[in-house]
Amino acid sequence: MTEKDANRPLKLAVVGHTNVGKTSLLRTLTRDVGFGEVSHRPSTTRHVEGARLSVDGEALLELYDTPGLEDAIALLDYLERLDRPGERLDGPARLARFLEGSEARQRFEQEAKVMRQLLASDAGLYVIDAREPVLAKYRDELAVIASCGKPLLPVLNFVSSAQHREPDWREALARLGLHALVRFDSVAPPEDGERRLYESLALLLETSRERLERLIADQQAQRQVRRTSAARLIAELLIDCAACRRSVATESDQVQKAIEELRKAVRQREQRCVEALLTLYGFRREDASANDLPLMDGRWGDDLFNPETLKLLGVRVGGGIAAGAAAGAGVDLLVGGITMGAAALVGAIAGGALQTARSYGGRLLGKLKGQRELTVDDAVLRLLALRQRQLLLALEARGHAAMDSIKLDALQDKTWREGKLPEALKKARAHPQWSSLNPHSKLNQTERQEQLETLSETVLV
Ligand SMILES: Nc1nc2c(ncn2[C@@H]2O[C@H](COP(=O)(O)OP(=O)(O)O)[C@@H](O)[C@H]2O)c(=O)[nH]1
Ligand SMILES: [Mg+2]
Repeated sequence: MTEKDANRPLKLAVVGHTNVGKTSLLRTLTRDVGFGEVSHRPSTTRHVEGARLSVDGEALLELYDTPGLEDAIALLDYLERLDRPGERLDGPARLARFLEGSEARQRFEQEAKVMRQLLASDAGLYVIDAREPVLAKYRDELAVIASCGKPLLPVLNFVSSAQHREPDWREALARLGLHALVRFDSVAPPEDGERRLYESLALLLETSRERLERLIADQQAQRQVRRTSAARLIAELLIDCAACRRSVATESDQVQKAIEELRKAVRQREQRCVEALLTLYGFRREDASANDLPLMDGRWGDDLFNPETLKLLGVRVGGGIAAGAAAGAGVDLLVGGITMGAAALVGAIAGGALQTARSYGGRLLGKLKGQRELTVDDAVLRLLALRQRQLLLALEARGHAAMDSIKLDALQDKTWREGKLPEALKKARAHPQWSSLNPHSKLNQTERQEQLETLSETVLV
């Protein structure tokens, strides 16, 4: 590549054996879960497909997917027999002769497509399934690819697998004169994986250094923007839930219904946050829906109000019935994640909602009356915060080639489990108009915006 080419995008061909993860690598680098077709069946990519990465409207990098090389052993034999008597062609000259000949349209049609793409590119990314032994077919494949005379950067895929053979591959590549390589698992890419890949390329392609550095800087900036937006989405969820309340007449049989409605509203609100985070990180709704984000042994959606979940997570659950109701009026009652103002106990008992409260009911019944409000417990707010933070960590570490649904590990996170809840949430409790889940909400109030801002800053630390 010459200096005058520095204004056009850098072209890379992604090459390698069938089924090593070429299309997957493209998905992860383009952050596009829909790119091409990924399959465990061999040869899904039959034609060449490309993607362009731009910064500020300027195209910097073009990546081309290619079909897998299937019969490199036969092709290498064929290439070696192309020299006429007395001739000794070099790699690119042999390839040129091969591409002009009829076999390039017949027996080696697929291989010819790959070679043409590589010849039309500035460099190749050679993708390797690092779990595979270095078989003769891979050596021949590399010999054919190297004969293009283009810079090659080997990419070790599947390196997060326990059985990978990185040392063997390093040695085999070194024997071919390929000493630079990157490890990049497209399903679970390392945090700085893209940066390393582009930096390694910049070493091979000195004239593209500036473009690659711009790409790296832009990707870092985008990562930061995504994090800030994610923090804001989580803060919105927490404010919405903290400020949410439902009024109910304590002496009516509506209490149970109101509790159910409030729970439903909060679950749906959480699901909305999950979906917004998925979209923000370029994943699809199916990648993690409320119902298949497994959490501990239970399910995302159903778990939220399950006291068992709160216990498992080690979230401190407040006094509850034993500590509270026995002490009489003035103590809030926890009903699996919903707090009722003390007087609501009466309604709840009347509605048959609280089996466990029955024994205390008689004593309180006479004392309590009127309209009470249902709110969401601190414990539920803690759980919401913990889960969204964890989802976010999972999204940040997930490659866009991942096919399985998102699994969350057991929570290690201490920050939200105990200690005081942020001041913003206490304030929100006193401002029902701050919740989009309440009627007559006023979401643009300056004080709400300020609290949201403060909470966003702390939500991820
Ligand atoms: N676990 C894991 N699976 C991968 C990785 N890269 C690709 N795969 C899977 O390997 C299979 C082949 O991937 P694909 O991208 O279609 O390979 P291609 O034929 O080289 O384009 C698919 O089932 C992918 O989901 C990886 O880094 N880790
Ligand atoms: Mg493919």
